[in-house]
Amino acid sequence: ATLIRREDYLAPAFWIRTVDLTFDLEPAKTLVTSKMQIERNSAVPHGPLRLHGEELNLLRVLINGDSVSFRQEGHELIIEGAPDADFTLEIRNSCAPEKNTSLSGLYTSGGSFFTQCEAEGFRRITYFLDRPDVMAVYSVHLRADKAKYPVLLSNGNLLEAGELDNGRHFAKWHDPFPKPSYLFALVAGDLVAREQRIRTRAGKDHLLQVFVRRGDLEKTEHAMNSLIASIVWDEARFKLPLDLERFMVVGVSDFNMGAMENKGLNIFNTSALLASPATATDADFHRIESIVAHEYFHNWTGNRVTCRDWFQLSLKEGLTVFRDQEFSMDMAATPSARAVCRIQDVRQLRAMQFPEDSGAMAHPVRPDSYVEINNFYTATVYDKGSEVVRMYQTLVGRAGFEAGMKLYFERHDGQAVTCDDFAQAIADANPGSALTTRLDAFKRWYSQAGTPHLQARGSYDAEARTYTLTLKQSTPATPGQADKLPQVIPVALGLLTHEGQALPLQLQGEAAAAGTERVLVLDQAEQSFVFVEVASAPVPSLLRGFSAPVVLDDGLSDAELLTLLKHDSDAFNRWEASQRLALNRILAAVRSGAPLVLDAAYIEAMRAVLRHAELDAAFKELALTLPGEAYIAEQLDVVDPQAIHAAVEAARLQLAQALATDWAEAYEAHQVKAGYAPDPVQSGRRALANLALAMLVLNATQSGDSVWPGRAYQRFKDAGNMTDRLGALSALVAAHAELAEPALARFHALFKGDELVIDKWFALQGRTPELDGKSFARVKQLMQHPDFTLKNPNRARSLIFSLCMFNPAAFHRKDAAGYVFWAEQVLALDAINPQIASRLARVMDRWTVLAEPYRSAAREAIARVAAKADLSNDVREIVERALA
Ligand code: B3K
Ligand code: ZN
Repeated sequence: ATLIRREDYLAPAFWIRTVDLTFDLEPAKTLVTSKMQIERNSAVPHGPLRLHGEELNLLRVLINGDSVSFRQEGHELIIEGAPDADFTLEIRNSCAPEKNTSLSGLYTSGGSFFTQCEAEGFRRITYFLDRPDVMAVYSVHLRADKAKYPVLLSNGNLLEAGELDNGRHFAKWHDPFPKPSYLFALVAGDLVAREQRIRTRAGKDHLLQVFVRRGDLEKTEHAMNSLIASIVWDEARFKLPLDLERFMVVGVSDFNMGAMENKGLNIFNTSALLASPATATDADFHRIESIVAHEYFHNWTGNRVTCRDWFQLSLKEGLTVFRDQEFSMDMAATPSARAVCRIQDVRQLRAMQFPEDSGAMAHPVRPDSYVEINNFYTATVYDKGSEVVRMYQTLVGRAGFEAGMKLYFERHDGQAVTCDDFAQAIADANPGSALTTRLDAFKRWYSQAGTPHLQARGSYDAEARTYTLTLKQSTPATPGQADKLPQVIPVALGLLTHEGQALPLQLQGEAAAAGTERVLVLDQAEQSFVFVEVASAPVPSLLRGFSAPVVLDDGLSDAELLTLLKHDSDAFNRWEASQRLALNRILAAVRSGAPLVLDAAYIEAMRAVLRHAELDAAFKELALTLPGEAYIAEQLDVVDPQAIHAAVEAARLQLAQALATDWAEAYEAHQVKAGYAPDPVQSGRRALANLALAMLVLNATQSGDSVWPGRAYQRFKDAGNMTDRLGALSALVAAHAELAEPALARFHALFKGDELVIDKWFALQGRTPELDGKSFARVKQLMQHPDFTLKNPNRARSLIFSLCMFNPAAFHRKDAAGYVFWAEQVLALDAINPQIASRLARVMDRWTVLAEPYRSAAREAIARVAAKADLSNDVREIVERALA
């Protein structure tokens, strides 16, 4: 395994301008013929032609129609005698799709053919310069048995289709846009399509198609609507139109991630595509909308302008996540629903990216090196990358950001570029802006790993009527990066009186106040800002809307947090106050080792939120949900997962008991009477009702009362949609109620054969809060269930990842059995699918902060995995970094 470094980038020695691919598709052995028009890149030193190829059977190599000598070294095919003048290279090889369990390259799933080429899967189909800066025009000729594979798809436009001998048929596709090989796709199978013709604002007609297995068609309406909404939004917000006559989306059950943005032929995990009210939850509907949008938005940010090399991955991923987050907020429409989107995104960032940034795999948004690029499709590249893009927008304003995007496409359409090119375009479109004057310092967001810590302290001078806010920043050391420089941190803020009134904000030296909210830009290690004409000692509301991905220490007292919870005009900070109040109490209990006892002030504040006349249900649900255990762990230098879990469970139970009457009222008051729609209002009501029900069942189970468990069971049976059904079921399961068992059995019987719903059934059990080791034992038992298989990534994730990633108290056991299980599963998965195995391996990223006996046992388990001789590069990179 070699370490690939960003600083070693060299342009390719050859360009491939066009490629004609012919596929004779057979599951056991598919024949591939590739004819490429190649020219030397005169800008780099003369050298041999080196093509990538993995797991291929090479049959012949011709240059300009003549055989040529070549050699194979590792995963390279090397041709020394490539001509200087432009030439044609013809390669013929075979591959074995049905043996391809890694789901990278060409593989079969449910009897159909699919491809996944990003990042380096194309080299598992044929020999190629498989790197994103080599962009070619593709023509694809597919041949296959007509009865088994009636649908034959590839990128671009269908030129011709027809019959062949022996029951076979063919289709010829042409994609007019030059593209890197990672965007190539083909699909062949027995699929059906939902179709819709649309005319866009620009007056162009397009055909939209969503292909799925027969029987799944009625579950594609939401995806189609999401696609149309995405097309409309991108045209309106960024003036980016759909550039293809035909846009296809295909669902597949075996898939390594959510979806893939292949040009004109997006391929989706069915879990990110199919939804009906009876089988999908509100959260599923929301996730589908955002993933459909994400892949569609890649058509410009990723496909029309792509990455020069894989170190620039965040150029397309961070930007496209930002775009899909903005889209979701715009779809949410009301200010409160927008805030709910933002809160959910930040919660995700803190649960996944913050731990990554403080663990063994910490890396900058633009990494400096990698062994296996698939290991770097991370929360840092995606979600922190999106926050970096959001900060550009905060610094140059919305109009300025749109102008920057326009310039980016004017300069770079059709090119493979770098994050520097993006930064330069946004800066150049906004001369004199807070970004442009600090561009070099701002770009540290791309090069420095670790989450910056921001400390804020204010002091009020009553006589001078001034308020001085002092901001200090520091970024902790991360592996390979000991010293950090100050970053550019936009701090959106407001000041409130203790009664909750917003104060006008006038900085010293300014003639007048500039509203009640503004953005301060911190670009030094320490800076003070003096506000004048401040009538009374204020409560600062800092980092509004989470204006930068940092850890904020504002030193606010409980009383000040309560003021923000009650009065802050910024919904994000209002929610944040609720979380901080809970966090303070949980951390105090964990640190002291004393049992957690919630105080009246906190309970009354939560009661006030729950009973509030104006707050939306969705917001209440978020404010009343306790911080996640992973986020709590982030605040501690030494992590005892059992102590954290015990404190959270105690807090939950006390909230359930103390607010029992209020929960019951909230439950009744938030029933949805109208027909099902996954909109923000309905889903907010369902979310709060489900939280209330979980609290009521928990309280009842503890006190031995059977009324609420009985009602939950009834609701589970009668529910008209999956959100309510699963809500009731998980209330029973999480409380370890007696009725959980019959409910689980009934759920399985009801949805037998519906693989996405059975995934939920496994996941729910994998995530059941631990009680006396029962949850762990159940997962081990479910590994033997006839429906369980390691080969399907969704199924493996639903059970194993649920336990190891999302159920800390069941996983981190004093007897180390959780870690032994983890090691076994990493090794078993690695033999099938290295990408999935490596993702599971990452569960141990933060083993060094674990308390004993967990720490030593974790180390031992990681070492056991590392000792295996024939590990994939994927897993080896993760475990070696963990042990470094
Ligand atoms: N670009 C793909 C991710 C590919 C992952 C390869 N290991 C999906 C997305 O981000 O839209
Ligand atoms: Zn993406």
